[in-house]
Amino acid sequence: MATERTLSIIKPDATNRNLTGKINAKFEDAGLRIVAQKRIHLTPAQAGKFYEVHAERPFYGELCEFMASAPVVVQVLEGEGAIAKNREVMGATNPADAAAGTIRAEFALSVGENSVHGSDAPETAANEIAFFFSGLELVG
Ligand code: DAT
Ligand code: MG
Repeated sequence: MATERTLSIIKPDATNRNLTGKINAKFEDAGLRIVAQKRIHLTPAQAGKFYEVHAERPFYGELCEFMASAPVVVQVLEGEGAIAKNREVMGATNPADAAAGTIRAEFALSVGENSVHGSDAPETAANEIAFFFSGLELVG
């Protein structure tokens, strides 16, 4: 499998609880390399743009408000099959369904406040990385 890059976000529920280091350890233990990382505080409009694909879903307003409620850590993870590997390390969207040992099983509070975002396909990964980072900020 090819080396890939994927966009990860450590969400407000996790930064609020000071879990950035514990979550990063999960990525690194799984063989994912953090090749870019920054802490930012999204505006509701920026969160809305990032999650535009979900604009018609009933939870969209709540999701945008949550993502702008506190700082997030946005990062680029690199590794063999990084997109699928990250989704595996994250666990299912709803923590009640997440496999033991995954980030969401261990840390998520609810389906909405579920600690991490990860790109779901090569095209979304490329778009989401470009949303937050310039090429100069990616340091393999
Ligand atoms: P994922 O983050 O696993 O890719 P998704 O793309 O379906 O999941 O949804 C994006 C985010 O929206 C998800 O991380 C949390 C929120 N969300 C999804 N389903 C929800 C629901 N039923 N109620 C509240 N928030 C939800
Ligand atoms: Mg998704």
